[in-house]
Amino acid sequence: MEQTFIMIKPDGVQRGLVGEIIGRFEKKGFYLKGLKFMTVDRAFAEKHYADLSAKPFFNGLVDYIVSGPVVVMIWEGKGVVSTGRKLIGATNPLESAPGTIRGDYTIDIGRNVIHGSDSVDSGQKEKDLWFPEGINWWRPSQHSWIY
Ligand code: RTP
Repeated sequence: MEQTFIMIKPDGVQRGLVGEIIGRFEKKGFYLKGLKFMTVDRAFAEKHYADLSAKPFFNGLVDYIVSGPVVVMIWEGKGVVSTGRKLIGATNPLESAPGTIRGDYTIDIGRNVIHGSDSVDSGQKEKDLWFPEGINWWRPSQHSWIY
């Protein structure tokens, strides 16, 4: 089953949006497979955003991610990567549709509350980076509709 990596960024945690964000993914029907709080150092944040290292906003982005605790999660379900990105909304919150997480809760691209993997492949890489210990959670198998 498809999985994605979701991070509630420091502003989302500080603003008390953790429950709201988890609720949106749960109510959509996705399955929470892994969840933890983390505070990361610059080297770790730089690794996560390595693809953006040449961007002019890279240092500010790293400053932002290391500025406080983040909540990191693995979510599972049909189409969770692309539909998760739809729930999140466009990168620039001024362009995110109302009803999306960024569209409803922020106006600043540098404080856009949440990250979601942009492909199945990057979801796997991000899962390996953030959950090197793996995720160890049972899945009820006798009722196929429950996930
Ligand atoms: P994310 O990786 O956080 O889910 O965001 P994304 O795919 O929607 O956007 P991406 O282009 O990968 O950018 C990663 C994060 O960098 C910050 N950003 N700042 N100041 C700027 O112009 C700018 N552009 C991007 C945002 O926090 C964005 O989510």
